[in-house]
Amino acid sequence: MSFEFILVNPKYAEGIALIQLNRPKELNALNLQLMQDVKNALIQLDADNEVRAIIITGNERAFAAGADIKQMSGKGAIDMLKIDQFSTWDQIRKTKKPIIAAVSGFALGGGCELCMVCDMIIASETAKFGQPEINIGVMPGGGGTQRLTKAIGKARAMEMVLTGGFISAHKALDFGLINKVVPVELYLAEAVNLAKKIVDKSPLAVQLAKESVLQSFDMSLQEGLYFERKNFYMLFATKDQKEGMAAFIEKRKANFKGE
Ligand code: CO8
Repeated sequence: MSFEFILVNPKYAEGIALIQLNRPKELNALNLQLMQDVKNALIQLDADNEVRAIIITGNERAFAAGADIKQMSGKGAIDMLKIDQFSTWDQIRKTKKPIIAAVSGFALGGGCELCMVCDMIIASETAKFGQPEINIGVMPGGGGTQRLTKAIGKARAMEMVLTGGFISAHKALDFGLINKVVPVELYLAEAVNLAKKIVDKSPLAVQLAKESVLQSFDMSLQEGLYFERKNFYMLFATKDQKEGMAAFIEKRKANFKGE
């Protein structure tokens, strides 16, 4: 898989694909082509039966320092409307396989929002999260006012969005924004460790469980419970359900095939 602004390894580890944002001189600023690359890679990895979990990472200095300010600065509202960059983001949200963000350094603006579209976040101790758009006369546009508020609550999100201040990895962990903080040399390995705990599960169960958790953001509790129940019933149509329960009863390790 070859792209302009990302490096993709579909076989980074058994069942685990890696997407690395690759504009290091610009702190991985998310220009339109980079986001298009991420979207296209995710579509391909989602269709690859060998891949069961995806990690998105940057480099030690920056996960991503936000949307590319130089690319955006001269645009008008209608240019932005026509570019319709958020259809790319909507497609990322539709990825069926679990996505883990492995974050070191800056995760700012669109970079913080990209982490939050992922399903889980592992951060290095050096990671900094923020929505600094307010400092350049705009506001978050990739989900920062919505996903951040749902993740950490109104008061904390309001402070981050209105002051543009950054929070450390440890604070992000306290706030419930991320899953784990580890020393900088371990953040990618720790993301792989987390992915390894998922890749030997039934991929169909993982897919429907992910979908159900995400629906909780968009539905009332009763609608969500109904949605969950349907997915739960559906898994009884899979061979993996028979295998998983038989393996439990026979006291052996299940061998899930995604059928
Ligand atoms: N866009 C374009 N270039 C950038 C960006 C960016 N967001 N961030 C850094 N760069 C470039 C710098 O211009 C610099 O380039 P050059 O060497 O050619 O001058 C290079 O990266 C290195 O950056 P610095 O010299 O500034 O490095 P410092 O260590 O001094 O500072 C900071 C690091 C604090 C991260 C600083 O670069 C900074 O404040 N960056 C901007 C952060 C920001 O405001 N992000 C929000 C952008 S707006 C946004 O994300 C809207 C989201 C909308 C939805 C998402 C759509 C994709």
